[in-house]
Amino acid sequence: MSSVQPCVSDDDRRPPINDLLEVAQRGLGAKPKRLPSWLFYDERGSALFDKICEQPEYYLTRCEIALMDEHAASIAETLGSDVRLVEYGSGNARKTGMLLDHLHAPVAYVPVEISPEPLRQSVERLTGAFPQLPLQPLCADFSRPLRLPIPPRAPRRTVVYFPGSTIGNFENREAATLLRKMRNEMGDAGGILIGVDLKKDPAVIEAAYNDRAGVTAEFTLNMLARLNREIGSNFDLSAFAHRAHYNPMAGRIETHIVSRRQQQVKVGRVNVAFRADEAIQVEYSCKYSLEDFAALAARAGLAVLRVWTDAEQMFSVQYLVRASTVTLGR
Ligand code: AVI
Repeated sequence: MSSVQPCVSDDDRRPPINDLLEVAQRGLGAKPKRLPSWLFYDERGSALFDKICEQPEYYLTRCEIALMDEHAASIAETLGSDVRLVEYGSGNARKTGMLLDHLHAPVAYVPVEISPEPLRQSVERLTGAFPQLPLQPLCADFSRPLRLPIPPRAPRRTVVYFPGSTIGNFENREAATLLRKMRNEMGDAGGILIGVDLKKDPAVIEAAYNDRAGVTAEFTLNMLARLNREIGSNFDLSAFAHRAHYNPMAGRIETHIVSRRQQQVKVGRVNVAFRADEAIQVEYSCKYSLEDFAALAARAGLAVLRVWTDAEQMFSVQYLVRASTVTLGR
């Protein structure tokens, strides 16, 4: 018999309208203009992101799945038996099944996801595929403090799973803060299993964020469509363009929404003026060398215990533990 606990909601999915208005007004009043990337993920944005993952240029998902296909057994062996697996931002949890297939006697799977519908769907799918596995879904924002449900029995370790290179969407300081938060939640014996996109030919990276079918452009501009829908702003989408460039010095894709002409947009009671070619910064997607990432992990008091990559070394999955446990021996 499967055991699924009801979705515990720590948080409501949508920020209240006033918060959204305030976030938009504050970001568009800043110099340079800036909007947070979480604004991408309303229902339409999440569906567009799923479509991005299917684009031939977006190698990240394909490489991570190939990697999991090849190494899931070795990853499961490294994690050991009786693990409680806590997935941050689980979305549709597509890669998780590949890991759960190999884990020995997992204690529970705790998907943490802010959007209730993808959470519900992934729980439904995993219940069918793993009828013996206790599922403890948590509807919450993983960047905030979490109250993890009490596990059905004591796990040997808690492993935080964070696939997809979502860590790359955080700037270095925020990424270190998030890793430190995971470190606290996993406890002394725990670990973090994390997907990390690797540095490579900039042309390959840029193509991934400028697919020929224009899905990424639609995803980016959906942020303005969302503001129109939810706070009644009047962005004319045809007067803005998606731009994603690789900055080799910073080692990241920098995505902007660029105004095609001089214009004014109403956001609540505020008129926001745009010059022709003025850009709103909306997302960073950081790329790492193995050394870069080990240094980031060290800032959070973590050490890289193992790294797996796909055959072409495009993408990595890394297992991090508390730095002190490596020197003491696990
Ligand atoms: C979710 N995250 C890892 C994606 C990325 O590659 O930075 C989001 C994305 N943005 C545009 N394409 C994909």
